[in-house]
Amino acid sequence: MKQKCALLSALVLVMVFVSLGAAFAAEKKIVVGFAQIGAESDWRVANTKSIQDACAAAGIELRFVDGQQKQENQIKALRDFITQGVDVIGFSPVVESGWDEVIEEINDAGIPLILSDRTTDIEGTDYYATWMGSNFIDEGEKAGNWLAGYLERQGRGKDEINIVELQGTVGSGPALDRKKGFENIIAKHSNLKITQSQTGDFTRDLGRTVMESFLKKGEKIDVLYAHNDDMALGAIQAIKEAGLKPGKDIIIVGVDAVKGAFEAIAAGEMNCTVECSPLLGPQFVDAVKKLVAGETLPKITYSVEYVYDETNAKEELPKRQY
Ligand code: GYE
Repeated sequence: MKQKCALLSALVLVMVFVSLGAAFAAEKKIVVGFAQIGAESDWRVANTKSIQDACAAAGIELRFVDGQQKQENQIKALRDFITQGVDVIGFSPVVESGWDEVIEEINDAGIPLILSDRTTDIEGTDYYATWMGSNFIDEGEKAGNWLAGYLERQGRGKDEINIVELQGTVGSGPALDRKKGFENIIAKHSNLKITQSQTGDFTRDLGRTVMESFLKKGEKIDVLYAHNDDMALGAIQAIKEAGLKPGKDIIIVGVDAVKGAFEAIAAGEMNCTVECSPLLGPQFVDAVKKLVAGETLPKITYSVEYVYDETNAKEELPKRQY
């Protein structure tokens, strides 16, 4: 009898431990490291908030590092995440090249990698689990097509048009591809040419100073194509300071579709913005959960996006989340 009792209590103890273990496992928080580029634009600020909010809502522990637009800071953050043994790494690479070594280390550590928004120039797709973001070539093409259509509607379809270009961060995916996409379209229109092109590093401040230097040259400028809205908004200041009317004397096309661009379009100071959604948080969290559960994900998920101008910007403005 005594023996039976002992056996029974041992069994009960084991069961208690097993269920405690299961409860603990169920409650074990998912830990995610995210190496963000910086806070260079309204887009980026909205992107960070979207990821932070979605992780918080899902009860995911997010270790977030702002790389301040420096590759070496991002590399350090990624190495720290490996040392900490996080469950999943999220990463938006500031430029395309120079990641081979650190990504090999992530892969060797067996930590699933989610690329968010930007990509690298590493060959193949084996090194990451999934990538989510926008088709930047498509965005450049949308900007070019919008411009060609607008000029046509204005009766300037055959005029010689000088375009100045504010490029994004040198060597970044969106700067390379937005340029490529735009050039694909203007190559079909012999009257459209880029006369000056320089980087504004995706920031408002540089957008303004570089536009100032474009204007100082004294050449005719018909159009500004900016790889993001922040640079376009900075350039608007410079154009006003030069005594010109942005949106009228110079046609302005941006990318991102941040609130500031909608306001500028509504005020007649900007003409078009091509949408690029930063609201990747919910999709990111969904991918994290699936990876932790051992699922395989599609290699690419593109966001669905639109083009806004004077015909639809005012109506959309109250609905904008960023
Ligand atoms: O367009 C720009 C930002 O990578 C898509 O980065 C992103 C770009 C965005 O700073 O505003």
